[in-house]
Amino acid sequence: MIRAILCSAVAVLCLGLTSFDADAKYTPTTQESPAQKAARLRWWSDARFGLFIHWGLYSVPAGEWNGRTGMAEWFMDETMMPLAQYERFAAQFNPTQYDPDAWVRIAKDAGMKYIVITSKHHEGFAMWDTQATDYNIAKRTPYGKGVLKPLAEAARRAGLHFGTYYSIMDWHHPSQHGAQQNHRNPTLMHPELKAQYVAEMKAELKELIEQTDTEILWFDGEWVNWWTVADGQDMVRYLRALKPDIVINNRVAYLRNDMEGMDRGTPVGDFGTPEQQIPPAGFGPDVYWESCMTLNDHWGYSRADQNWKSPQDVVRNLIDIASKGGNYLLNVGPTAQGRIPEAAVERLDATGRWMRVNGESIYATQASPFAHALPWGRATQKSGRLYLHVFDWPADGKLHVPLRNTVAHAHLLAAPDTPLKTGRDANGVVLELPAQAPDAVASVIALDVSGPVVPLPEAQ
Ligand code: JFZ
Repeated sequence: MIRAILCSAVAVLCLGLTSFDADAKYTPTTQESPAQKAARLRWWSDARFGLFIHWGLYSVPAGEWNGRTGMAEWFMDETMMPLAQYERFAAQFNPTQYDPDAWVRIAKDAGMKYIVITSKHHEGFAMWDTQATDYNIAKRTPYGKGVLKPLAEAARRAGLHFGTYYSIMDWHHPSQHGAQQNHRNPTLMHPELKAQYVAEMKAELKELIEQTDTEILWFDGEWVNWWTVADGQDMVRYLRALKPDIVINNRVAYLRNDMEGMDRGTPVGDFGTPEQQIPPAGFGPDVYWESCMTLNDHWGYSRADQNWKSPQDVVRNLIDIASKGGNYLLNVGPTAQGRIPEAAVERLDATGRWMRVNGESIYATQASPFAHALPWGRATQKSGRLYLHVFDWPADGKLHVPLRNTVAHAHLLAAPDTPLKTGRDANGVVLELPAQAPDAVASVIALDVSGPVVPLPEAQ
């Protein structure tokens, strides 16, 4: 958590740092060219929008204990409950309402193209049927079976990609103990037990690939002092040997001073992971990143937390992220019964309604050609086409676009058969819009332009 606090306090600085000399310190883990990496990450970049799921034993207490509320997946650290007592939540984990096809439908209807679910969070409880540890859902719960493989299968049936979160730090494993009296985070390692622990991690990750064919490994909990950059690099090599095209996030290694690993690309792992924030600007075409965010204020199910983002927040965040060339991984925390909270479903539904009309301005697009935010909204682009996301509809019906290109055709995605009139003035293109915005959250205009998009100097 220290890192979290540190990073949010100096978030702008974190993302803006350029002095760190990654090349001097870290040797690359693959010989891949930028074009090869782009091809391997194609599906992931094109997807733009994914569902994050935090589900584990912490879903049972739902963030509440002895009158205290507002906790979630950090429950074990925050309550300091003895291990033997925490383990007993397993007896109450019986998600009889779990319907993987229904979860996938919720994601798909929202316009999401992939799912990333916790296979094992800091609590150390494995959510799949594993031979590598007996602290697992199949062995310890009345439910008696794993939940990841069915979700992976449901995702593939619906044409969605499937990925898994995995915590390096483990609050339950005997190799580790809390560094501080009142917290389990960060753990310290009993040095003589590290090799065995890393071997177990590898056995577990191999199972995840075999059982679920996981396409993303989304590591976390890498800030512990015993997990070195060399350990992270070794892990990347190990996973690539098992599955060459696997996508791995940058939290597989903790690059101190490099924070999200985005200012210099991602020296270890494939993509940067700004958390609960959107970077102020993009990072250029060879830097891959994904903003992960909660839909309320917690990752795991937290019954008392009703501070939900509005559909407008979600849609505009997705647009803002796409306009900067990133992905959006939006989280839900299901209950121990296996339900995604209704308030979350409602917001995802509303997002899906927007995406069904405007999705082509998000999927497989590139960052905005305009370096500065546009006064009325955002932009994305595809070859020959510019998408304008209008947040603030012009009162005089004229939308100014600081663009040198001539516009061959313009239309609202909400009204594809009605061309918009276009003109020019000294500041570029002027579009004539109807009096009413078709969508109060964001209305999207597609502009067909010839040749590469050339912003006017003031927008560069
Ligand atoms: C981690 C977890 O501790 C948390 O429970 C959740 O799973 C989240 C997705 O990831 O939390 C972090 C990790 C990194 C930062 C902040 C919180 N960070 O780099 O700022």
